[in-house]
Amino acid sequence: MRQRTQVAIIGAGPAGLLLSQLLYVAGIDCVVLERKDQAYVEGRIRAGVLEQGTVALLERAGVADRLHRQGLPHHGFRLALDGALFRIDMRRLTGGSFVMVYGQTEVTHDLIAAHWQRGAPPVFEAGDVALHDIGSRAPSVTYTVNGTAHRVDCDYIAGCDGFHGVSRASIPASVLRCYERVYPFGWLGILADVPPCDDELIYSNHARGFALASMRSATRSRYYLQVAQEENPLDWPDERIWDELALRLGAEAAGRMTRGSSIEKSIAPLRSFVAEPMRHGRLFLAGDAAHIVPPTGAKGLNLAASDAGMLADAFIGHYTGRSDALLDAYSARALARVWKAERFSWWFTSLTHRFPDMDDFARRMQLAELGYIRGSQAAQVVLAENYVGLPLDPPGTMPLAAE
Ligand code: RFL
Ligand code: PHB
Repeated sequence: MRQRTQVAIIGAGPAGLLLSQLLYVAGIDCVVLERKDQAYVEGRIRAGVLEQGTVALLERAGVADRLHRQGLPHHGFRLALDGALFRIDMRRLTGGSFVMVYGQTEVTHDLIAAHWQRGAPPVFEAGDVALHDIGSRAPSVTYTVNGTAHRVDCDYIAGCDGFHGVSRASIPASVLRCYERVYPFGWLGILADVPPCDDELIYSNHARGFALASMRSATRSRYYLQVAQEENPLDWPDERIWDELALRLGAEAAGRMTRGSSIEKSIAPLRSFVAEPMRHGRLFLAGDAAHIVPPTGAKGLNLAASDAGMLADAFIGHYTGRSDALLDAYSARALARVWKAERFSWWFTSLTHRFPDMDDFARRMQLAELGYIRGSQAAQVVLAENYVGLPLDPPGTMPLAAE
């Protein structure tokens, strides 16, 4: 079966779905190819914190109604230093900015529902996806569904297929430069239908390791514990997790913590990764396909969204503005923002986690920096402005504002 479209999008994660929806709103034709089935894509428990820029893109895509009804605006978060809490007042420190707590599962669900509503659902369970002729003016993508071979001819390909996808792997190794740091620990995450222990998130640096108290709603909590990479979730029955969270989050938070059965439990590795450039010929990478951040600071989904927004503007410039300026600038523009989020996520991870090779001096440096943040308005501004999300283009650096 053969089909033609303007943009073939590989991957129905947040990057691919948001890009597709933004292109649809602008009248640009695209097809989304996804390896997994819909239930699997909608069931993946991941991020929970949306920057205002991400919310604005979801509004532009016409999928923000439920987000505004059910999302929780957060104007601050807490840091815990060996159990003692202090607050970062994001709203005051940034002149009014905040973040929205709304699960990635919900974002994905809303985007997929919008695709069905307009009669153009992603092609789920697309196997053997392969990219062809990305260096030519006539690229194509082939795939199979239930053993039948399909081919999509297109003008451009958007590789939104995550860290393990085929898109980045289709760029010749000779032109791709990758930068990577793998952290010597993972995050054990649980989801439980119990009220959160605080009305804001708590990031805790404890001598026993990092802990995070987060949430999805007033009745659903999400918690994380730093654990050794080789740990097995089976060795972490719920009671052991609650006991460890109580220790690491400290008496004040522990006193308000409601324990309950976990409805999800998994361990995620932590990694920093950037592939440059984010464009090769007619292939453009967006989201985790091009970069990974450790989850401390909640930047991964937000970067996927800002890439999708920039790429949508670039295609809109090409198809409706008849200018390729934003397409040509895409990789450099996206990477400029990506590297700043990489730096923030790396720094926040380094500040809050216990490293296996950490000596007493390194620990004292962490404690001194946290103490400095607690006492310095200037340090808090730096943390808060990164947490709420940096602007797409810092003032004065973007000669090519979207026309
Ligand atoms: P995704 O979500 O990985 O989607 C890629 C999609 O491509 C499909 N795919 C293919 N399709 C066709 N052919 C192939 N060959 C394919 N190979 C793969 C996959 O099935 C999938 O559907 O990438 P995308 O869209 O770039 O989105 C990135 C985000 O999902 C990710 O950055 C965040 O989840 C990271 N993250 C967080 N980000 C935040 O902004 N805030 C957070 O609070 C936050 N918390 C987290 C996180 C990630 C976590 N894990 C599990 C890594 C917490 C955790 C625990
Ligand atoms: C989450 O709720 O899943 C979450 C929140 C904040 C982070 C990472 C993950 O920094």
